[in-house]
Amino acid sequence: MYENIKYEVKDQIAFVTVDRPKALNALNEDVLSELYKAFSQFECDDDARVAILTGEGKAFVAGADIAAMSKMNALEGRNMMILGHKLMNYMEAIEKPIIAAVNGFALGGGCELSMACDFRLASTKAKFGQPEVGLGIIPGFGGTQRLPRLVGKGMAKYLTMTAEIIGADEAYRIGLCEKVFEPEELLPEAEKIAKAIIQKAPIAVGSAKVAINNGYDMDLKSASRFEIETFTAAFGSDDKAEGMGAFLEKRPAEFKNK
Ligand code: DAK
Repeated sequence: MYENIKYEVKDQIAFVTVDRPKALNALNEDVLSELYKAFSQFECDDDARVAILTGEGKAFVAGADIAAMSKMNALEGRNMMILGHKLMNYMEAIEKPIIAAVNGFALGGGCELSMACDFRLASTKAKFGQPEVGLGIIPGFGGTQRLPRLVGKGMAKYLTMTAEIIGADEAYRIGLCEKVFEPEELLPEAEKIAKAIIQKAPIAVGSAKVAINNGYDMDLKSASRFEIETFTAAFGSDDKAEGMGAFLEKRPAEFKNK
């Protein structure tokens, strides 16, 4: 079904792996389309509660495919840009968590792809950067927008204008990743974190993502209003009755996603 990615669901976790190691998992139209399909599969599968996105080999994703882009005219470039934005906006809209497990190079479009995930776990071998200006372009998959939202305007401009590639510790320091692990620990730790989320109420977890992602771009008053509505949906769920009942009865909650 897929040629450039792997998709596997195990213990309610969807593992999405970009699998094009000979080009350091660079994103071309096929990879972008397959990722879109994989995340649609994840969204519709009630047995998959959390996705972990990673890369095969020494890269997470080393960027958009430079060889493919070098041959594109402006219209073809625009089409690819639409596809990339569609994918990354879609990942943010899915009401289930998507974790980036950044195993290696996350450059250009790869850094942008990781930023469309809900949070980033990095291996000590991870390298982040937006090197586009060295290629005569600027970030084209939302990097000029998501990077400042994560690390602040000044740092986003610094990274984008200098094209500096930073390691995991610096990425952690500036808020571009949330945790750093030894390479062999990255996926097991990502799995542990996914399992911890799976123990929580699914509607509440999904609603938290919706509230944070949508409210972030609103003014505080509108965002507060939006939180009230999102909160109310979770408050009316059976899982709220179960979660609070379980606390009062001093037993573990058994959430039903209702
Ligand atoms: N695209 C295509 N091939 C790539 C690639 C990439 N981004 N990155 C690596 N490769 C290929 C290399 O060409 C090489 O292929 P062969 O020569 O073996 O055939 C193979 O992967 C292994 O790479 P290296 O031999 O270079 O490996 P090293 O370990 O020596 O170096 C590296 C690793 C990551 C430092 C180096 O490969 C590198 O600098 N790669 C390019 C990184 C980069 O500049 N990435 C940003 C790309 S620009 C847009 C939307 C979005 C974007 C643009 C436009 N619109 C739709 C218009 C986004 C742009 C970008 O992401």
